[in-house]
Amino acid sequence: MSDYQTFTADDARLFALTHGDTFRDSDQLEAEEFGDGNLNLVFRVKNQQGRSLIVKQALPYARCVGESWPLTIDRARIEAEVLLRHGRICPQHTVQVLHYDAALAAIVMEDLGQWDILRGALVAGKQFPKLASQMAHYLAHTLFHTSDFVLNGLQKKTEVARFLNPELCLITEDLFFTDPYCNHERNSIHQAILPQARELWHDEALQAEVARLKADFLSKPQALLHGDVHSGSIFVSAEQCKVIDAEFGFYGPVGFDVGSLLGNLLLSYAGQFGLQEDAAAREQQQRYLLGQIETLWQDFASEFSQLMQTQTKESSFANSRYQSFYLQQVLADSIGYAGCELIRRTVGLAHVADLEQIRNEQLRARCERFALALGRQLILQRHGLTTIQQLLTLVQHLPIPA
Ligand code: SR1
Ligand code: MG
Repeated sequence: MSDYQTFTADDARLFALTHGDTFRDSDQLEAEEFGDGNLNLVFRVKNQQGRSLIVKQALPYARCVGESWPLTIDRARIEAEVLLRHGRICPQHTVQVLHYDAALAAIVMEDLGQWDILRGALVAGKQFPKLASQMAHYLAHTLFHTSDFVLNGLQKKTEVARFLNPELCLITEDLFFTDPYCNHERNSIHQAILPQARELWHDEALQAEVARLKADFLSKPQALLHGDVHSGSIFVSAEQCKVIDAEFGFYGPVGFDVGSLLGNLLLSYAGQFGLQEDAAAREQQQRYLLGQIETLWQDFASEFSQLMQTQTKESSFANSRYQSFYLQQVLADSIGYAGCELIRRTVGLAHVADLEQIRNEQLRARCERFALALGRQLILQRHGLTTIQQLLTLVQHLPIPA
């Protein structure tokens, strides 16, 4: 880390000028740091014609907490390499990486700032009809092409080693699977839902199922995951979507990526009870979200099946019964991880605007209780929910708590 130094806006400007062919030496470049994420510095560098690039630099600590939480800057390598791998497989839905510098832990990438970040757009009540089918395509292709269906044993183990990412995985292991189920100091719990949070700390049946999901997260290297597919990691427009922020990438269970996105669509669904006062508009937005959830799974399952049937290289896995079993497992895992995402975003360290932006505290508490109750049901019932329609029925019949 000897050559590492934290970028100023001027460093970011020079870095963007030197790497990539977007800018000329004669350009008047402006750079500003605008990152509001949990971990990194993010600069936008722009010339006088309005052309722009993003420079992202990993800090040697977690930005949201400060220097008391040291964090490897190798996460920039993981992020760049996952995005480059996924970008080769699915360029239309992966942000383009133009340059990566290991010593400075910095990446130059395309600027998608003319699009919306999905989370904010959903909070504002926007709809993107193509989102689910495009994300299904991204997930099916990136996960299939980095799995044992395609890679041989030697290639796969080399890749698993390259993407071990122990420090960032530890964050997920703690924040996703441990903290919400005990009285951890990292948790952030609104007073009004403290009784429901306490129930999680004593719910042995739930904790046993979360332990199974955590064990799989630790020991099921099925494919190269993005590792953090929440709605703040997706840029959208009416026609397109692209995924950013792959620093949590590693070889893990396929259902973790699918489930993270499902969980975020469900968080948006839960938040609608408090964000949208007009009942007709709320129902319309919630119908849209449920439709996207259905399409996400149906399209993912159909594309992944098609890929298994036509592009499997390992003969043992060409067996069609095995392939059906595999997909059924992915659905159960996805539902379980979606449940964990709902719970950890409600009582854990990292909250989401879908719930936080509800101004009325009592209403917010009801939405949070809904998210917790739904998360619990998804985790406990995941093996009995064998179709996506069953999941949708569960969501629609779950009462919004008092
Ligand atoms: C300390 S990092 C908190 C959360 O932000 C990231 O985007 C991941 O979701 C992580 O769990
Ligand atoms: Mg992120």
